[in-house]
Amino acid sequence: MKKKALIFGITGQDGSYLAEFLLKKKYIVHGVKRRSSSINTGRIDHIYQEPYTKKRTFILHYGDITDSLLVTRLVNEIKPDEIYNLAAQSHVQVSFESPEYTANADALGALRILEAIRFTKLENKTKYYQAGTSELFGRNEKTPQNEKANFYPASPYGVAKLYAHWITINYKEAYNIFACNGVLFNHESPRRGETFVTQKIVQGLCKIKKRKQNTLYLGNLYAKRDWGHARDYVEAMWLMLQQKKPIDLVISTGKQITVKNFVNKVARKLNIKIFWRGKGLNEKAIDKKGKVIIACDKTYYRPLEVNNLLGDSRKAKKILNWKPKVNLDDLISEMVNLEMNR
Ligand code: NAP
Ligand code: G4F
Repeated sequence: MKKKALIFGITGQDGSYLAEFLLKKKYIVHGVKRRSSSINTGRIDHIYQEPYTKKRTFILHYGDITDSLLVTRLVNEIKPDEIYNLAAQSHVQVSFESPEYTANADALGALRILEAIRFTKLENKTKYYQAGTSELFGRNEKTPQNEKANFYPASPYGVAKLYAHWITINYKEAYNIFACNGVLFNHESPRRGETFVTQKIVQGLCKIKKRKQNTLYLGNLYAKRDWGHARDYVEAMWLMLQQKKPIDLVISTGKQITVKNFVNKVARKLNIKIFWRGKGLNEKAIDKKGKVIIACDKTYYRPLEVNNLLGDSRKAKKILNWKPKVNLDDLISEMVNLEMNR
């Protein structure tokens, strides 16, 4: 019998890679997408058109993680072997502007799914994966951060994910559900949302290269991130649900660079020569003719910043036999090449 997976957040970056991964492993994949006024299935349309849909191994449902009845009905009807909760308002800066909705989707969303598993008496059948985040470490700047590092979230997003983290542990301990948290550091790809900094830099500099944009405006250039490739990270999610016991694990590359150095790498890849001048909000990168290529705009600064994220995923390497396959330079090449040909 084929295994059934239910993915909340199927239309997102990770949802699309995970669906591809599970379909290759011969799962029947059910995905939950939101109704939106414009089409939001761009990342999964290629899967939908492949034979999977004809064979009924890739099935989409409308739904919203804030709708308990819907969540319970889907869990009850599908009775999945594995549930991946990737649905979230996932933008840290947006969470400052929309904190209540972020809590509803990102914190209570997890509770709704776990309650549905319990309510439908699927505790012994359905395994649950919670999309945790390195944002949980937030203002704890002691690096590298591993499974023992203290949480100190620094945004409504981080705080909502902290609830999701603990409710996952609580349902595992109270009801014996196979439930685990992947504490994933930043991961990117050509499918990354356009308002996250890596994709924003890649798309902005590609447009500048094609003379379709003059200047790219950014926020804090000195935040450090540990950036991996989303395709590698969805494999780790799946591996976590294949273990004998549920265990929470940090997933990261173990390398970090600043946003500014990410800009430098993309500029180099595109053969755009830039020279940095000034400080703080006045810092900018100019080209050899003095044209401003990068400038800072306070719109993109956050009320609180997470300055320093660097993961230690030795435990995941040991338990899952997982390690990232794609390094940062190859990730940037993939993103830039795709964008230049888009
Ligand atoms: P993403 O591209 O923003 O995708 C989020 C998904 O959640 C989208 O499919 C989105 O639907 C859906 N969604 C949002 N609100 C929803 C709601 N109310 N009901 C149902 N679906 C909803 O994020 P991602 O990068 O793939 O990340 C996947 C998960 O991992 C998220 O939970 C994120 O917080 C977490 N995470 C991400 C990273 C990272 O670096 N990428 C690191 C750690 C943790 P629409 O397409 O309709 O917007
Ligand atoms: O790309 P970002 O928006 O990602 P952030 O805040 O690290 O969050 C991402 O990773 C988390 C895991 O650590 C996930 F949980 C979360 O869902 C999301 O996927 O920003 C990265 C850094 C920040 O320090 C930000 O202040 O880049 C800085 N930055 C500088 N200029 C900018 C910009 N960020 C954005 N989005 N836009 C800018 O113009």
